[in-house]
Amino acid sequence: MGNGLQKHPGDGRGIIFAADLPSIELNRVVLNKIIELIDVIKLPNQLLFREGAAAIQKFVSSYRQPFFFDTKIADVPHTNAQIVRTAKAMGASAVSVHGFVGPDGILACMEEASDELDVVVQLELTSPGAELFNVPLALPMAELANGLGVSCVQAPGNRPSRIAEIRRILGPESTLICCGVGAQGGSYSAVRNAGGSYVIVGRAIYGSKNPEKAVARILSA
Ligand code: 3DU
Repeated sequence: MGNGLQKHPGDGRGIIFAADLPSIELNRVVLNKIIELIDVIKLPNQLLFREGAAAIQKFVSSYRQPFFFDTKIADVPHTNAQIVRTAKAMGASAVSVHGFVGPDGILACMEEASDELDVVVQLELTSPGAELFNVPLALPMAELANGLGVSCVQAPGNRPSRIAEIRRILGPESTLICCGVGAQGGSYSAVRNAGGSYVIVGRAIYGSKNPEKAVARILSA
């Protein structure tokens, strides 16, 4: 079990901040305003490409919140394991892998993560284009994840009925991380009522002149 996301947020609000601004310093300005209001910091690959591992490591270690490195792994097993190893060395508490890589690719991540990180299996993207290939496969991927003993998955926060279906497959103990709240149309209450554990919010917070108020708005919608 990892040290980050697997617990249901409980008395936490269940907010993951997507720190998608283009530099550490820009993200830090927003984070410092909302840090007590969020549970997890999610960082994208593009921030690593720009800033490098040492800078990311220093950045995330200055906060008590776990750091979810949204790696979106999508490769063959031994390469997947290398990415997980790199994320582990950077201090990540969780990484993500696309469910479509299949059982060997997911298991390689889980074996490398061992007890130190959570592996989030990406089931269904929130974007319209996902309807073509991703949506038809998301529930079979949820069944696969369940069979492999995966306990954290990503579900689309802008499609509450899909969250409920994924929750039915994964059962009450799993952690469902739901993107697409705020700028992509999903709402906090709909996600939580459908069985989501966490919402991921980026632009609706960092694009606001007042990020603290933006978090309050998210929580009340
Ligand atoms: O739309 P927002 O600005 O709140 O950002 C959402 C974040 O969640 C962003 O980092 C994106 O890469 C991630 N994400 C999705 O939006 C949808 C998914 O299905 C998976 C991840």
